[in-house]
Amino acid sequence: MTTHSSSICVTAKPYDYIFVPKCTALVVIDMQRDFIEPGGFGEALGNDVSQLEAVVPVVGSLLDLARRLSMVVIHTRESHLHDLSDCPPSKRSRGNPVYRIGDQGPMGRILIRGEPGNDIVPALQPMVGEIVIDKPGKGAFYGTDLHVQLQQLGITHLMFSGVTTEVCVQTSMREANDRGYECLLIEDATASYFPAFKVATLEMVQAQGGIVGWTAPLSALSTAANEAG
Ligand code: C5J
Repeated sequence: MTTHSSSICVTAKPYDYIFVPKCTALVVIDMQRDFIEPGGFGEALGNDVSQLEAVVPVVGSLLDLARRLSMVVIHTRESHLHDLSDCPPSKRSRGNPVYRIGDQGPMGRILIRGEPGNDIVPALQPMVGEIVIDKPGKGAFYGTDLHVQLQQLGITHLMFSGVTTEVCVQTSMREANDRGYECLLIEDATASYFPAFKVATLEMVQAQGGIVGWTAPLSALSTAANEAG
């Protein structure tokens, strides 16, 4: 594909989303074993992690497309330092989990940087040259240099995917929207432990003329990219 400097128009909600690949980054939020596999942070909070399995291949296809379009790719990981100095006690105790952040679990210390469970799932491993952002909060901009890196790269548009829709994905998209990025959420490349929350989040994003941004299925993005290029 040779479309990276021409604009692409995606059929989206609440109206068409237009982007130029070289000014657009794909943000893959927290596709980590800690959220997707049994024995991690998500399950420790009482969630049914099997709800997230089906999104993995869709995010894989989205990554393939973004790479074909030569877009900047960003992967985030929700993670904390070994000494927990970046983890507020309120976050650690919230939900009275089976394993708290920093406790030893079946995949190493829960939500701690460098532990096996904190890694991105094998099918979606970052490629050389892609940006990996370790974030202590739910939002990808809080406590990170993501905005600085995006500005240095001339990125104006962001596409969002990953888990979970109403927590880290929505928080990051709202943070990006407030910083002036034009944001598109890829509907089938995001998932929640609570399907109804995902539906509600998509509606919240699209409401009021796209108050947070746009949403579209991956098929609409693929079709637009193929037609453009
Ligand atoms: C949560 C996330 N749900 N990545 N984190 O705690 O959405």
